[in-house]
Amino acid sequence: MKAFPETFLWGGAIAANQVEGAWQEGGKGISTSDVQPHGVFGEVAERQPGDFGIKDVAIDFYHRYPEDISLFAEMGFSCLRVSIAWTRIFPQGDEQEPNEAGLAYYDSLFDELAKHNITPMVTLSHYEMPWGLVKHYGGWGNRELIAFFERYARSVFTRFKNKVKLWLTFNEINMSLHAPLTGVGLPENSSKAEIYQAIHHQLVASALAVKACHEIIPDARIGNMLLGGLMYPLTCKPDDVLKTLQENRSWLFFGDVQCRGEYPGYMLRYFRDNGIEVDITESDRQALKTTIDFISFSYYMTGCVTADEELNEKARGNILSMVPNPHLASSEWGWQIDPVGLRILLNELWDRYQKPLFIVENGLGAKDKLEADGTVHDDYRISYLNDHLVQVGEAIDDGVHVLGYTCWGPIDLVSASKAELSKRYGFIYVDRDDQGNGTLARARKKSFHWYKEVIATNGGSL
Ligand code: BGP
Repeated sequence: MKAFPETFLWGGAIAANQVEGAWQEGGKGISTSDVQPHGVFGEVAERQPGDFGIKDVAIDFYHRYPEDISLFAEMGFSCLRVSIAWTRIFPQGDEQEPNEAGLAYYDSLFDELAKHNITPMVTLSHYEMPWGLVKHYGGWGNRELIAFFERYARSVFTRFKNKVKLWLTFNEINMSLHAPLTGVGLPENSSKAEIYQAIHHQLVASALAVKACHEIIPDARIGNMLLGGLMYPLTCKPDDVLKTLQENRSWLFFGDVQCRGEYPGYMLRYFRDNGIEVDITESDRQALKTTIDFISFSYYMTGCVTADEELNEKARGNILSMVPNPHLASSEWGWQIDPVGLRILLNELWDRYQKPLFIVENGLGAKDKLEADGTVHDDYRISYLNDHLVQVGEAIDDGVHVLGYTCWGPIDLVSASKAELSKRYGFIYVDRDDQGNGTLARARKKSFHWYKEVIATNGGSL
């Protein structure tokens, strides 16, 4: 296929709590992720001495990052998306001063990337926040969190201003609707009104972080991060189409606020119709006016929407309760595979916002088998990624401004939804199972060589 733009960034994306391990090293505090041993939808289990969780070591990236980064460099990465664990910088969340050991760790990580000419893209909060802020302040439901987050953001912008020029605020900010503890630090049974108030505080904090980034690092760009949950109507019945519009708006709302600087009318109506009162002050309104520089999103699947309640009932409990699309195949985890949907979504987002787009997650979670020859023959992963990247190329041809592509989990890591290691995304295999057995040794899969060629030819080999 035609080569991608010269400036296109190629790479992968990881998150601190899914790779680092070392959960009690360097003065790190306990995060919400540390007390969710069964993943982002799982219940809270407060840590007792001696408890063991798969994330405690994860893939030991905290200690092994030089080796892993050199493997990324071997594939030709020009970008690596990482996150900073907020609890390494502010262990409880409400300290006055940042923890030097945490800052020093990320200093060395960014230096290592610079050695290999890999541009870091840094998420401020990827599915974790200090557990102290949940226990003692009630999570994002409490307005005080805005100031704590701003202090954290300003500290890392100031420290890393010469090393990091691409930033993201909250990972998949719209996930708070489905996993409140993971997103906004609220109990899973919180009311819609409580969740939207907490989301509002987070949106204000996100805008204040954008403002701080612009002040402290004028040559940086900072984006939001959405779970790109594109929905199709199951049929062409007008009721299905209307409901699809509303479902898509339930997540696009976050992008609307972050790109346009105010709440859209349809959301205010939703609040009115559902008796939801959100406390939005004049200074919140002013803060929201600072908008992001680019939009980033994850893309794994699409789903369908129907007004037929019986079909909806059957779909409850599926991932995000989506009605399956009869025309698509699914991954082993029931995620429906839809490369063309990525082209549609890129076009939709470009049409809606006219801001540059960055695909910061995409990939196939699968059970891999390490062969006797020390590799994994993951043709299924190659074909998934190839098909999606072809559609990215088509969207670029459609005139969409795409900055880059960082696929999810270029090295096997702990899954967010189930906290298991057997759901693998990587080009690099990690010898560790769900019980924590294994040497943690790394091995190149077949897809490693495939991706290397894609990057070397700037998409020409797709
Ligand atoms: C996204 C998250 C990631 C990641 C990915 C894959 O929602 O931002 O953290 O894990 O999904 O999901 P899973 O790990 O559940 O397969």
